[in-house]
Amino acid sequence: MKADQILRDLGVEAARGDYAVHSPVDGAEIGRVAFDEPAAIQQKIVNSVTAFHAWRQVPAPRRGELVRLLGEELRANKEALGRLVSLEAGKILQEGLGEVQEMIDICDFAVGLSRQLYGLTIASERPGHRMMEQWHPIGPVAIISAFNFPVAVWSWNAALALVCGDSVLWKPSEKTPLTALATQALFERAAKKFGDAPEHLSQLVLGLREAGEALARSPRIPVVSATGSTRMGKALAPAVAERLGRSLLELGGNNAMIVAPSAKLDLAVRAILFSAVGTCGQRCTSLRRLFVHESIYDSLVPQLKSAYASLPIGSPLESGTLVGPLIDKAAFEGMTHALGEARDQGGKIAGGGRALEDKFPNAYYVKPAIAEMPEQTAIVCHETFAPILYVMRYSDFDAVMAKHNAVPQGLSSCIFTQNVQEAERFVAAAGSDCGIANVNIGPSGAEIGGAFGGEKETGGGRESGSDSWKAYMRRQTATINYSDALPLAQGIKFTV
Ligand code: UN1
Repeated sequence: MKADQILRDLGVEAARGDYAVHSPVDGAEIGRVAFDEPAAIQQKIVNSVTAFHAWRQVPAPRRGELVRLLGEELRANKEALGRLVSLEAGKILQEGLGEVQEMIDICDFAVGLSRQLYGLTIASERPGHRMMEQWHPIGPVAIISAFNFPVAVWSWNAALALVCGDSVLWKPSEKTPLTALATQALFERAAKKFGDAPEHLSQLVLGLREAGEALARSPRIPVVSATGSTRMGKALAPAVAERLGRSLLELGGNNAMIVAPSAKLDLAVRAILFSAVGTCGQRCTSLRRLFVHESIYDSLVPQLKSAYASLPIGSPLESGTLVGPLIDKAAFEGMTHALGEARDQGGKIAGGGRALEDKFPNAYYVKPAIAEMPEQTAIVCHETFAPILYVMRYSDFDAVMAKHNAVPQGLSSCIFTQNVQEAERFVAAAGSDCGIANVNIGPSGAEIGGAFGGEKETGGGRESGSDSWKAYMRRQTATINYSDALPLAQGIKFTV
């Protein structure tokens, strides 16, 4: 089905504008959008503040009702939106559908949360006093999202922000504005059913880097949640910090797997394949570094190579395909450059290079690559957003843990082992330094119930489950004196 038909089905008017959107599936133009002028962005920010002032007065469980309705729209349109994600971002349909499922899951989570925005009651040191912690809505939240999860990342932020009483402004990647328009249309349907949601509660801001910067710089936006490259985060965070705003960053990863001697190799191979070549290596949680114990190296690596050689590469819309295209030419060039560096740094490379060039001359399909490295060289420490798996041998557990942590990024990590001591050490304080640490599971494909994000150059933010909601609210410590005296804290005497 064509993009314009899906968009019509989802309730989006034929978008017109100067900016052409191309599908990574075949390079064809699939739509046009108009970018927001700077003045229009400023107006949207003002509108977002007005919407916030109304929305924060609505009781949180009622706010949850809006998110429940959004979840229903997503359920009803899962197939169409999932297909549009495939067309616009190039991920296989199974993963497009999975992405919409992630949106549905976070909506369910947020609905429950709308009755659980708990604060603490704290013992006061003063007689006749009560102290409590309250969580209040904070203001408009800007969401800057990347092409690789064009709609799910919005929902992790928006579903929580909305139940927390905030309005949202969404700047999607310029590579995936159509899925954003479709999602916004579904939100508007839900808002209509809800009845009295304020106008402009959720708005789209379309544009390039400058549009994101305008949001980052606006003192009217207390929280800026951004997902993308470390480079983007390093440019954006100072702009938010300059006005002492709060940023929530989910940036690059350089996720590793350790395969220990006792590992169940069949499970490890399956996990490696899904994590390293799924989404064509374009998840921030993709597996990029593989440490294999020397005792099993010669059994695991050949198995992996033969599995790689028979990977079905093709249109993500065709069933049976496991590896779709890279997002664009720049991504292909990035992959080629990294493989060149790997070779120069002593790597032995299998795979890599373009695939299906005759069939899709304007799209960038590649053969996923395995690069056997003599050690963890400079290129291995760098995140290349492409299906390159750097493989290294290890012999000693302490040494491999040190290598594991010796990269600038800290998002996701995992170990395959049946040895309880190794498993526990991996997740202990001196183990993996990542925000996500798994045992006998690959590094990608996290559930929404946990907090998602990581340390170091990954940016430190946490989105989605657990108590990530606290990032979208302001904390207030309130102390109430119900006595007839005025005792001071710390026993200070100050009598006139
Ligand atoms: C991302 O790539 O930006 O854990 C997010 C995962 C997905 C989310 C990835 N649930 O792989």
